[in-house]
Amino acid sequence: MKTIYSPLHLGHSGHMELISGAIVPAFEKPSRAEIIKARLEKQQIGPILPPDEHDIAAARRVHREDYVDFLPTVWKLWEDSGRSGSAIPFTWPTRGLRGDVRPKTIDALLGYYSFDGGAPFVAGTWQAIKSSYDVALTAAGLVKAGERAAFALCRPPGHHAGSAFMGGYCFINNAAVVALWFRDQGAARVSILDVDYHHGNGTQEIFYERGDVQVLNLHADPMVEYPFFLGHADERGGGEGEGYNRNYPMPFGTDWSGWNSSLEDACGHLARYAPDVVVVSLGVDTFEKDPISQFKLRSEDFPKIGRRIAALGLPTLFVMEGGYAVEEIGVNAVGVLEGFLGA
Ligand code: SP5
Ligand code: ZN
Repeated sequence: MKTIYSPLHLGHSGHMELISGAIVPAFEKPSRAEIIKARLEKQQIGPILPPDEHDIAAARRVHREDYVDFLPTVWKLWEDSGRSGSAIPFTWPTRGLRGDVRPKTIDALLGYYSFDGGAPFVAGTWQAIKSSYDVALTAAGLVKAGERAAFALCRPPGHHAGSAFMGGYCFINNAAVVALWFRDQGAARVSILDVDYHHGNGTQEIFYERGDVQVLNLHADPMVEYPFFLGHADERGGGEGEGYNRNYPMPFGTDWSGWNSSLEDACGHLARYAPDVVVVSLGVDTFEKDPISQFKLRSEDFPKIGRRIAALGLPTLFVMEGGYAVEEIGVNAVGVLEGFLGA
């Protein structure tokens, strides 16, 4: 299996995040992608290739135009306002405030275009976001050209980013971008299988009213886990999308047996939908030692995920999302690919 990877992700580094009441170095850090890359090399999964540069047009199919235009301007606006460090929002237009009026200063714009403070900008962030987008589209091109599968080693991740907001370490929703790109290239139906520990709220929002992209999400119960405000089982899609969104919220402590039951059910729905291509939002933060998560998957479970996905017998694009147990992130993420390949 070929992997697409860009070193430009390295510029998105040194940023902080607010977690459990403390401002700490972000869990979403450069070593994540570097360790996965090293593991791919060690296990000889296949060639690791650089991305081609892609026009931003494919992002505009998913995200609102003003949001796409905003992202490359953030760091300059932040510096022009006399600040350094990380550009992080701190005010949001929640109930009772005006979310329909686009404000003018960088602090206000950061809040207007986000749902939390978890997607900070530093000097190299836009280049990293763009490289992650290029990685996803280049890997999608391999699958379109006939490869059985490909791995987009995206960083930063994407599944929390919605049509006009960032958050949860995510800026451009890479999985959503490639799903619509496959549609534009002639695929009749696309399925997104999101196995990250957190609900992919951005992906759900983007496709909620569409019947041409099925979204299946396995995650921790939003009643008790981030992102808290979306991801319940009764969210099944609206309008044309009725029945094409499926959520599998699971309790803290879920291990392979519980998680696998959800995977089986999701794979049943996926197979009946009979998509032309499957996009896997591949998070490995379901791991028992993940520092911010509460599921109990073990390293030996990740190849089983890959094996089950391979059994669908469909062209498959793996898009990297979360996973913060850096020491084991390579073994776990690459384990999914090895299971898929039957290694
Ligand atoms: C892509 C992805 O996995 N994004 C995750 C963003 C999670 N951000 C909020 C995490 C809050 C975790 N709180 C747990 C406390 C740890 N002791
Ligand atoms: Zn996650």
